[in-house]
Formats: sequence, C-alpha cells, structure tokens
Amino acid sequence: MRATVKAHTNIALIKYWGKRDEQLFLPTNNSLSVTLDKFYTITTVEFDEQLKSDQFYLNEKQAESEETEKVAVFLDRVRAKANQTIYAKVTSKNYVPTAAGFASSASGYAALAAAAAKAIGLNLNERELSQLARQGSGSASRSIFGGYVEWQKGIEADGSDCYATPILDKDAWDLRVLSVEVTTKAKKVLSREGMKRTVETSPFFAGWLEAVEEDLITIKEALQEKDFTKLGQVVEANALKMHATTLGANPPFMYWQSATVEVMQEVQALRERGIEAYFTIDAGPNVKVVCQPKDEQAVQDALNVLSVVHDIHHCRVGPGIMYVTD
Ligand code: FM0
Repeated sequence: MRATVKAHTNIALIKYWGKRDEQLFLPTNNSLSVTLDKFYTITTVEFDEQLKSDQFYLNEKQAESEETEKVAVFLDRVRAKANQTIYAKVTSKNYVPTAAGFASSASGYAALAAAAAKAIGLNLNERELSQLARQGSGSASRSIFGGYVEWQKGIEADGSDCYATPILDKDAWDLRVLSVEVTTKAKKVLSREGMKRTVETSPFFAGWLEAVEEDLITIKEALQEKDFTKLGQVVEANALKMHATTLGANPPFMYWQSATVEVMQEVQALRERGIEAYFTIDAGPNVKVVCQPKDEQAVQDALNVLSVVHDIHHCRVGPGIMYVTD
C-alpha cells in the first residue's frame, strides 16, 4: 500500500481567479497553463494499519500541525472514495525554490493525489486524478498533465464536469519561461484568501469574468496557430486584468512591489528593442517571463542587469505526473 509520484508545477497563462464553491474547489472561470520542467514535487504515500493518525514529512522534517491537518483532510477524501479508514505516512520533497513565488501546492497536491490513490488501490484515470487533485488546490488539477493544459470550470454543482484536459503536447511548442525572483520582504496575501476577497468585494470581478472568456478563445487560437505574438499579448493582458481586480477589493490589496514593476517595464522595453517577451504574475511579487528559445539569452541578459533581480530560473515545457518505482 505504497506509491511514489513525481509531479511538476505549472504557470497559468490565463489565470484561475475566483471560486464558485470553496469546499469542492470549483472555479468561476476556465484557466489555461503550461507545465514546467524545472520545478516539481516527489511524494510517497504509505498506508499502514499500525498508524493512529496521518503523518506528514515535508523536505525531511515533520510538517507543522496545520499542514498535516490539510493533508489529513485531503486523505479523508481518498479514504472515503476507497471505503477505507486506514492512516498514511506521507513523505514529500519540494524541488521548487520557495522564494521564487511558485505555488508548490500545484505540484504538491497533484503528486499527493496520484500517490495516495495508487497506494490505496483506487484505479483512477488522469481525469479522475485531476478532479481529486483539484480538491487539495485548484491549480493542482492542471499539474496532472504535461504540456499546455486547460482546466474546465464545469457547470455541475458536484464538480463532476470540473477537471483539466490537455490542449497541446509538451513537445508541440518549445516556449521558455524565465522565473524572475525579485528581492522582497512583503507579507503575503495568500491566493486562496485573495481570490475570496476579490469575489466577495471587488466591483471589477464581474469585468474579469467577462474578459476571461475572450482571452481563452484568443489563447487557444494562438496555441493552434503557434502565433507567439498573439499568445504573449493575451497572457500579459490577462495577468494585468487579474491583478486589477485586487485593487477594487475591500480592503484593497496589491501583489506587486516596486521591483515587480521594474521587471514588467524592462520586459516592455525589450519589446521596443525588438526582443519579444511577455510577463505574467501570480499571487506574489515575482515575475515570469515567456519567450521563444531564440530570445532566451537576450531576455536573461537584460533582466540580469536590474539590481532588483535576485535570481532567474529557466524552465521549459514539462511533463505530466510520473509513477516512480523505488
Ligand atoms: O494558478 O485556493 O491553486 O491559475 O496562481 O488552492 O485553489 O493556489 F495567480 C493566482 C492559484 C491562483 C492563478 O490558486 O488556490 C493560477 C493563481 P486554491 P491556488
């Protein structure tokens, strides 16, 4: 009753921002991401009759009780599906630079869902795993698959039509994502809390929902046509619209810092110099820059000059979940 899974993180090109059901992690809009090769989580789940409670070890240390409780709640869903009551030991290692602003929750819950399901003897397909991973963290639904992935919001109240589907294979389009870490000391508004506050209080949220539909159509055209300009423009605009909703929230909040804006402006300046790069930003101050392989070095050189840039991680399009035999 033991299984190990490796899952990669992903970056949303069209953002998931808002839930219609917090318990089931049902989103208000479809989102579209690219899975990244560089950052991942490896998780082993072992169900054991001897255990009196679930145990969670993260990065070689026993996790805090709050983290362990979240994992236990997730395992309850897995146990309910399998009609079991047996507890598990979960050992997880994040190969995600925590300061880089990448949510390790996406790779974390994708790996946990697949490992727990396998270990307990559930024979779930990728779609079912995506639905399960979603109930740990929404963005994890997309990390089951490699390449370019769309998460369908669905319309059913029970979430039965809410899962991710692969749109384009990882080898179909070789784009690069530079994760630009900026120096920061700011306190975070977690994405879960931020999106909730936005849904409940921001008058701009209605505009977001309207605009995101059009953005999804555009990005799917761009992926089909391999039109990088079309893709980049909609990626950058979609991120800006997501962040605009936070300014209208009550109380208002902003994920950007001055360093964030400096990187954004340098990316725009790069385009004026004929180097095509576009940025996207999640629920934090760091910036991810999307470009074509031919421009990767020039983008890196330009961003490295900025004193606010702390580190740059280079990613390619990555694969879906993998079962590891130990
Ligand atoms: O990834 O409350 O998945 O589409 O990263 O756990 O479901 O951490 F920019 C924000 C990710 C949100 C956009 O939210 O939330 C995206 C974001 P949960 P997540």
